[in-house]
Amino acid sequence: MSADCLFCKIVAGEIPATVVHEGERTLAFRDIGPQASTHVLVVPREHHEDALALATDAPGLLDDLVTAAGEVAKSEGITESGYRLVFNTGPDAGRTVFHAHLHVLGGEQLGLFGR
Ligand code: DGP
Repeated sequence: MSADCLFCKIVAGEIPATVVHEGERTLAFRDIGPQASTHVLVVPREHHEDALALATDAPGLLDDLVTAAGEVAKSEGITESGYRLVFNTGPDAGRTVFHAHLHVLGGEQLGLFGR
């Protein structure tokens, strides 16, 4: 756990969140400011700053996040209609929380990428 990390505190149960899926190494909860009908964040239980750090430092954990995202999609009923998986990286992408997280967005027709 990293001190002062919001998502570490959610994983530890110190800050409430609406949890929708629990894995051995992952936790998924609803985004506080949903950008789509379904907007869930899948996070590793252990602290890694971003997706690149995950890929480098924690073999298999990135796979676990994507697998968990697929399970979230199934339980949300959006597997057939489709969904988007997003890692934001850096200020131009609007990154605000520095604990790796995978956005699962769906439940409606999503807009195009870009501006
Ligand atoms: P990003 O821009 O990729 O860093 O996304 C961070 C997301 O985290 C953003 O969509 C809003 C969400 N978020 C921020 N604070 C909280 C919180 O306290 N609880 C929950 N559930 N989500 C949060």
